Amino acid sequence: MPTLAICPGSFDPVTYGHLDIIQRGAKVFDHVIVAVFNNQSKAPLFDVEERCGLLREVTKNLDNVSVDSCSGLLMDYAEEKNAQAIIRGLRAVSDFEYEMQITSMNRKLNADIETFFMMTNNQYSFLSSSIVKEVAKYRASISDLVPPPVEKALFTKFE
Ligand code: COD
Repeated sequence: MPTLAICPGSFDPVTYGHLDIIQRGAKVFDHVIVAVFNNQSKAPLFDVEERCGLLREVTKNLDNVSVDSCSGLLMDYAEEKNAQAIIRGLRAVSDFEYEMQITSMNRKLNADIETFFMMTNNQYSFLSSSIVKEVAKYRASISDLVPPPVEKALFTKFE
């Protein structure tokens, strides 16, 4: 049976750190769905459709990656898609506590779907969407942090 993994997140907007996790996941699983959620605890800069559009643009060269917008519970979505796995990235110790919490809850909801963690690429260990937005607001260079279409979209937002 072909393997399917869900790579969930807010992706507000997608960075090279996210892209690295997606690309590496796509080498391991037959198909990866990047699932864009509206995280209620974060006020987004880009709406879900804008975030999906940017993700589609920057993953268009990856044949086994698709992008979808989602609402509700991640595990309900993963079950509906018949996914075997969830992929998450880990940067620092600070990520670990949050990931432990949501992974424990997700396992309680469905113990058959495993969560796989991938350590960040060192070069992106301090990279987050929040930091990119902060820097872009002041029009500093972000070309080594996000792909060109994302850089353009950010500068347009802050015009
Ligand atoms: N290097 C490596 N990985 C990175 C980097 C980087 N520089 N930056 C981000 N990542 C990883 C993150 O660790 C994460 O795995 C993924 O990329 C996406 O990151 P974000 O920040 O865009 O996404 P989050 O953490 O805001 O996503 C949270 C979810 C939307 C997945 C979560 O809120 C969720 O599952 N919501 C649905 C409701 C639900 O089911 N809740 C859980 C029940 S407790």
